[in-house]
Amino acid sequence: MEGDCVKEASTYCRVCEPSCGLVAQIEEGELVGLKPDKAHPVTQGFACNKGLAGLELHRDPDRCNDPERRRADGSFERISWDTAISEIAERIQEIDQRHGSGAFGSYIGNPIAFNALGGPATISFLRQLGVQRNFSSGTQDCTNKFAGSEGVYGTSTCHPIPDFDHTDYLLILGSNPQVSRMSFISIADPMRRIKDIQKRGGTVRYINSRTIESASDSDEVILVRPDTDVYLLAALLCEIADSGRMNQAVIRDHATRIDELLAFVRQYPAQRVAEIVGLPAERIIALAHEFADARSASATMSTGLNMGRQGTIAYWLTQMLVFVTGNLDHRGGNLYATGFYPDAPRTGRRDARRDFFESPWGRIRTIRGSLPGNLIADFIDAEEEPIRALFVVSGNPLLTVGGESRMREAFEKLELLVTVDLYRNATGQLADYVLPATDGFERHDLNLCGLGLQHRPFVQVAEPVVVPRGQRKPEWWIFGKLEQALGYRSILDHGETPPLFSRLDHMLSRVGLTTDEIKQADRQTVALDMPEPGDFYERVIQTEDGRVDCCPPYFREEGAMDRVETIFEELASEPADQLKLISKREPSMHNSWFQNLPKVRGRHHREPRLWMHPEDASCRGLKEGDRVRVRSESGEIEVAVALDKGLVRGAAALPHGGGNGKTPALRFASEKPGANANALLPSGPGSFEPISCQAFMTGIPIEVSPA
Ligand SMILES: Nc1nc2c(c(=O)[nH]1)N[C@H]1C(S)=C(S)[C@@H](COP(=O)(O)OP(=O)(O)OC[C@H]3O[C@@H](n4cnc5c(=O)[nH]c(N)nc54)[C@H](O)[C@@H]3O)O[C@H]1N2
Ligand SMILES: Nc1nc2c(c(=O)[nH]1)N[C@H]1C(S)=C(S)[C@@H](COP(=O)(O)OP(=O)(O)OC[C@H]3O[C@@H](n4cnc5c(=O)[nH]c(N)nc54)[C@H](O)[C@@H]3O)O[C@H]1N2
Ligand code: SF4
Ligand SMILES: [Mo]
Repeated sequence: MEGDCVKEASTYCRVCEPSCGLVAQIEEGELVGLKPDKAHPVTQGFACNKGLAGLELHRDPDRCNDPERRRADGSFERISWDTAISEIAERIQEIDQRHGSGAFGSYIGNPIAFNALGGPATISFLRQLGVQRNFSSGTQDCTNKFAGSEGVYGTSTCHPIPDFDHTDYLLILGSNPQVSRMSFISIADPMRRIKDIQKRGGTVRYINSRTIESASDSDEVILVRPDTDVYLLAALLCEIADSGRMNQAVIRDHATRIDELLAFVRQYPAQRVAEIVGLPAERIIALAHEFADARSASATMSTGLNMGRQGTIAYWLTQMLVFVTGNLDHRGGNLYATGFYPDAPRTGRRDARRDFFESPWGRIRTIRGSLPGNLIADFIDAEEEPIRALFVVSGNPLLTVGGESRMREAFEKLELLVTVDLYRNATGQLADYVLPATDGFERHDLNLCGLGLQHRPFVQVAEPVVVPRGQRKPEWWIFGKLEQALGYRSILDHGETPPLFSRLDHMLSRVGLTTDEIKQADRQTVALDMPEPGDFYERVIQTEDGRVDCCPPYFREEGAMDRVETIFEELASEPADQLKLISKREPSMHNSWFQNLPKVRGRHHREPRLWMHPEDASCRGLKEGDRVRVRSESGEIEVAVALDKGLVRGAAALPHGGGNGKTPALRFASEKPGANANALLPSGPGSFEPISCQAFMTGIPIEVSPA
């Protein structure tokens, strides 16, 4: 029952990309309820179970409410902010004097994407300390898209999205929108938009290794073997070219190096790739025709391809599929969704070749400032200039990056590990200091994450709807304090009212808005222009000549194109019964951070299970519920088997995010921790795509036997 004293305030969800509008109910200064915001001009009352679980997250008794310091015996004690800041600053200075700034590293996790002030605050601190060795969850998630976009469009930040409202054909590769709500597309209620396409008579096809929840009938899913999408895409392009289905006018006006693209894809005609992909050649050919012959067609690919061994190549070829069929910047095809900052593509302009360098682990690169996350342990273990101090902000690399045991050993060697988080999570359990951050209801924000990716562009400003519980502080305050303690410039130098939104106001000025004006609008939200075709080549693309690069030279120079053939041969010589681990998201988890919420996980929640095709199980003598040992080159775990005849033969799916057995601060999560899928994933040199730093996280060879 809502009492008279319950006030409502509009805000938005900070968990994933759609940024769904929420109504917060507040009683006596406390958050007491959350509802989807039906009157939100864009998200229109959509919010999922995780967004609405924000209340449980906000009130979770296991949240970290005070700074904590690790005692010699490994337990933690609460300390004051003054003590935490002065001690950390002192240890930083001491390490800096002994070893210089090369001794420091950082890992910035995914939630910083939904924290518009937290990101710049963290970066300001790291820059002033001179930290060059930065890692981020981007290299588990999407850096292949940055690398692909750098090559094809001359900027890491150009990702044209499907024109959902007009498309006649939507191809979705390696994504399960029913569960994930998509990535690199900010769209509230994606399934409604997808169903709308079908209601209009349009076609939706999923390319996946599993018959996913998103598909309403099995016809919609085209099953492929894990880690083979690159060959399917190449074959589609080959067929489109050879059957005269390319849009020659678009190619003449806007393409460079089309001949090199064609020479490349012609190595992979449907007949050659059919067996590896696991589809009859005729099916591949029909799909090529279907896409090219649709009045308009659009495509998107997500983590199921990002996390394979050739995510950048997959991204490149997906862009090419849209482009050569005349669907880029075309009504019903893929459009660039400008949003509130039209300069975004220009700011991501980059000649990727400048980012490569020689390292003790071979030639590597940084991508948008990040080193490969799969080298964190190697950087800490390095003989020369090891990382000795690490700052982890809104991340949990111990459970979300491959190779848990290597990482655990490495973290234990650090002289200083500081985490800034909502929880003392698995990584925090190894930290010297754990600093309590505010959540989305307690801080100022703006929905920056969707920039350039919004189905319906809008900008929303959030103000705290409640005062922070306990001693929780926003990242700008935490890093501002550390900056002051170290004698650096700090946002806190401005006194009581720091100019929190000045950078964002500067960006907003490009469309004549200010955060103050947005705060005055209904729902503190301003809806912006819908994406329109027409000015992509004039305004968005950032290649030198303003043309789409159909075969970016650095892909070849850095060996990525030769790898395509090497990996093809490897796939061709694999044993027929090779099992491969693929990624799987579940509605009740969100990477590693909803593990401690009983309501989200459900009263009878289970540990992550290994989903196997019934025939793959029975030929190993396994049945539903059996405990099995899963072994990869990198590690071993024990889990229960569950059967799913919707899997492609040879694929086994295991959700990630489990593994909190040694995380006592998360009492619920540690009760039934389940296994950490990432214990099976590779790490170190050779475990990521060289041109993008993207970690291999799907299509990992495994062996399964009774436990
Ligand atoms: N095997 C396997 N592994 C995967 C994936 C997979 O599909 N399979 N997916 C990968 C993907 S796509 C991603 S993005 C990465 C994510 O990898 P990470 O970013 O390392 O991990 P998360 O679980 O998202 O951890 C987020 C942490 O941030 C904290 N947090 C949440 N909000 C805030 C905030 O506002 N401020 C602060 N300071 N902290 C906050 C949470 O409590 C949590 O501890 O995981 C990857 N790992
Ligand atoms: N409930 C929930 N929602 C989430 C998250 C979460 O952890 N839980 N995480 C959020 C984050 S950080 C992200 S990045 C997004 C990710 O959003 P999505 O990319 O949509 O993530 P998934 O649902 O894991 O979909 C990946 C799909 O790829 C398929 N797949 C695996 N390997 C292959 C392959 O080799 N080829 C093909 N074609 N398919 C393959 C899997 O079967 C799976 O259906 O989700 C976000 N939303
Ligand atoms: S879809 Fe994402 S942004 Fe929307 S409510 Fe769910 S978790 Fe929040
Ligand atoms: Mo992600």
